[in-house]
Amino acid sequence: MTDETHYNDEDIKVLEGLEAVRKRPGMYIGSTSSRGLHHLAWEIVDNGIDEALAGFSDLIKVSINEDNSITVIDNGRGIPTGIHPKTGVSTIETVFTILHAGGKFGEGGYKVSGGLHGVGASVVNALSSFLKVEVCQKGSIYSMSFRNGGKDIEKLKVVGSCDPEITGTSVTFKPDPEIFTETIEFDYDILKTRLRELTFLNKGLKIILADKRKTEEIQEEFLYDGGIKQYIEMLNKNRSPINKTIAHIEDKIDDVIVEVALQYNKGYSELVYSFVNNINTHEGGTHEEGVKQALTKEIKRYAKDKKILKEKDEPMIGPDVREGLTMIISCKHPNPQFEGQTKTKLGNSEVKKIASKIFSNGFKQFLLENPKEAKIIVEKSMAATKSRIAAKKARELTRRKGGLELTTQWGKLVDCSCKDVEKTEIFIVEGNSAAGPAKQGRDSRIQAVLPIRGKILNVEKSRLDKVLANEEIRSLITAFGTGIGDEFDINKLRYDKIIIMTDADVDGSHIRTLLLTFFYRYFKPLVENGHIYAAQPPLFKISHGKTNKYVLNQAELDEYVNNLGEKTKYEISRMKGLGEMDSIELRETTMDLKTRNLLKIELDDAILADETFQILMGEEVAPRRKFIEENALNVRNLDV
Ligand code: TSJ
Repeated sequence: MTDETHYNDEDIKVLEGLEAVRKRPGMYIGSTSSRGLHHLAWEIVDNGIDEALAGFSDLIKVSINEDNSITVIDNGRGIPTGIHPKTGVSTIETVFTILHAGGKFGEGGYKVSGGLHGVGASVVNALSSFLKVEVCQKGSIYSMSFRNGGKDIEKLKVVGSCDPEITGTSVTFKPDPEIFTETIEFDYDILKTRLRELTFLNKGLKIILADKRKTEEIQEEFLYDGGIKQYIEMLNKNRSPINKTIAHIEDKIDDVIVEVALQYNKGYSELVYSFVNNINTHEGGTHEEGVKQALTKEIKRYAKDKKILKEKDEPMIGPDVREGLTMIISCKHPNPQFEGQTKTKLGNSEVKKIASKIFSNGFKQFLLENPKEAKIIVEKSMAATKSRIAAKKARELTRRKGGLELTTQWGKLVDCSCKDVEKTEIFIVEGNSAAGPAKQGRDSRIQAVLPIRGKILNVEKSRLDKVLANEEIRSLITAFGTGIGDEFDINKLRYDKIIIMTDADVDGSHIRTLLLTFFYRYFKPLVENGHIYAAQPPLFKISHGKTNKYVLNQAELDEYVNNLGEKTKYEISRMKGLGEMDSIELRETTMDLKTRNLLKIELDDAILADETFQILMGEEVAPRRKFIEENALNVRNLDV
């Protein structure tokens, strides 16, 4: 027996804490899927970011090691190596063994950890098979390590010396495969997107990301002295910006810092991303409300002052000034209150006035100093007002005609009989030959089928009135029942699951992406609340004797063929389309609740999703081809 396995009462309490995390990991990190796995990395990175926000470091390096462990290093002060007054053990040990210890050190400042993630480094330890922390301080290298979710401890000790000028913290952890049963592989692009975002949000902070798993090590460096202004440049790069000068506003009132950057583009989507202490506030909140309100007010005031907008003109409203707007709002708050379903809505009521005041002052000045840009922005907003009113008239027209009177089978809904929304599903089926089998193969009580013709409109390139004029799109809107735009009401949704069913080929992927783009831009809550799915039709058919077996992918194919044995004669065919199956086969492989393989579409990282859609839907062909080649058009790549 070694020293580490003698536990005293205090140790046992600690172990119970970490054991509780292992029993219910979901309570601490949301889930044990890929998302939960990446959460571990964010937990450690956030601790490093806090040190940078406090002004003691300017470099963080994140490495994905060969064995899928992660190392995070910063050049901050180093976690204190002394004994912690409350726990009686070293502060380092306290940080990694006591739940919620993170927030208790060093009050004040604009902390990320202790905010949304903020479950503390001890949770990472509890869910790791191995964790090692090293600190450089006062000329010594201190080291401490843990195994088996913190159960086995190697106490803090000095393992070497270093230049006394150098200080910093290094943490390496390996996620426990017993906890993360789905995957323990870190995704380079997920790490890259968030780390790049963190450098945009923190001017002057350098983050290096390295991937050592490939034979040729990949390493990228992110450092943006222009901060979120450069973020806007990146987001608008392929979007044809119309005001050359990006508005960049920053100020501080009562310890609350508000920073905004914005630029308009030729498109019609509204891309507003907001953050509080580097955390993406998906659900918005008072900072976003304040800035949006001030934007509308200042554009209207400018337009009236310059006599471009007249009294007789239709009044301009918020959504009008946000058409084709790309805007980032970054707020730093010493004591943020997060609310909402996903705790990503800022609740502090005082912030609305602060954000509005800071933005109004700065933007007013921008408009006065850049009259050319101001004119472009005002004209864009006025065009949007006009188009909104035209769209409203078009909507009223379709309503008066009594919905949709279509003459072909396209867009004609074959509804289900069950009225209990929670049980029902709608299959959106593309392709001539698949619609028939889908209608016959469905469970008509709970499954509806909506056939659509080929490629639907690319909503990324069209304005609302044109989108609404498209028949396919109108039939989708009618079928969903929720309405669209300011009339959208999720309570009116007519089906619990909206299932996109397209061929497993390039055209099928394209159509699926067009549909997802449409849902993402116009029915975002449906995506966010997990109502959108993709059917996964089989890719291969193996025929032997009288049996036909369908499998989803190459791995399943190999396994099946291996199990057949040498003597069995079989034939493999690659499925080209849904139409190759009859209604019974289609039901068994793709539609039947018991035997099918549905994929839930989760696009919770709006900016990563936006980049993906831009590449897939935008003007530029080269990045699209590259993306398609690299990802083989696999819908799984849209999962975050
Ligand atoms: F917690 C952790 F292990 F996850 C972690 C902490 C991971 C990484 C990569 C860095 C850090 C970290 C912690 N970097 N810097 C610090 N700083 C402190 O813990 C610290 C140092 C000194 C003082 C002080 O008041 O003197 C206060 C603090 C919080």
